[in-house]
Amino acid sequence: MNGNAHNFDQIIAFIREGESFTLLSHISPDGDTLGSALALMHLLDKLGKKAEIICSNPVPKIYSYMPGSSRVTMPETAVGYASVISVDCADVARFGRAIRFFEQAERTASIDHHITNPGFAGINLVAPEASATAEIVCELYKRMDMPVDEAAAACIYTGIVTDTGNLSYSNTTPAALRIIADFVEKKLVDITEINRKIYRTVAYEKTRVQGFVMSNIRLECGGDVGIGILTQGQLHSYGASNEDCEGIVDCVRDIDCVKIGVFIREGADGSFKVSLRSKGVGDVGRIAIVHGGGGHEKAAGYTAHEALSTVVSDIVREAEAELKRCAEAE
Ligand SMILES: [Mn+2]
Repeated sequence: MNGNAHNFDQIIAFIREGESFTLLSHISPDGDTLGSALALMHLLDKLGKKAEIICSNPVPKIYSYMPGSSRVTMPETAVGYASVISVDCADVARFGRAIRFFEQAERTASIDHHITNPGFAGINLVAPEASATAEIVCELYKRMDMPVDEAAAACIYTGIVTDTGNLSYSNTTPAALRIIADFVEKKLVDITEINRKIYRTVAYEKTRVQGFVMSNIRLECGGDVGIGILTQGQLHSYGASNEDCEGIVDCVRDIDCVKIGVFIREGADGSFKVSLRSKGVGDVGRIAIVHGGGGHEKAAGYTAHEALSTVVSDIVREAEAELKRCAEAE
């Protein structure tokens, strides 16, 4: 990792100088933000420090196998220590209700791999070349001469595989694969078991709600843009939760003709969460940023507060314009 040796040193000093730490994971937590926070918590435990992890949403069931996951607390029951480290959060809006812990902290640090991270903390270790934030945390273990044990390896492995589409996206770096090769060689992770838990275990409700969205898919722009839509009423009629909607946007993207996949899900407050995926042609991060969201070229999202028909017509128009821009740039 190029990282920045300087910032690694700063983070290491930050950790060594503190006694008690609050680690912040982002809203709608994924395998990387949780895996990174948990791996960092295990590191702090070993150093004899006090640590808590705060997340505005509960740990999704599929990630509950990660050692220490029961210690992830909601903002309402958290302590809030003097030293705060955010993990995998590209901006402060990602903290959700946990933002006050960042604001009240005496010292703040951020460990992240999102290129859009503006460096909002006191110390910022942002390494866009890392496949996952978990890869940076692994490097931290190395630079602190701390051995990665089985518990930490399961968390780091989870962060890397979930952020790389199970080691298949273009961000799957040789460095990421070397970390995993090392874990496998040392028998620190059971990749078959973890993959079964993450990718081969689907809730009945999720299967049905996914089937509903996929069988009602709308193809726009001659099939270039695929749109899946799910209202709160539909979500509830399947007994499904927001967590069950994870991955639907990837199924939309995977349709053979689709270049930009969209999944629009109504939230409990009536807003719409718009998730975007591209196969490489069309930068969906550009679309999301216009709407106050974020992400990158191939995966991005934003929240819309307009009526559903407007949300749909906006995204169709913007996706078409983005594909046109790419075609012209070629
Ligand atoms: Mn990540």
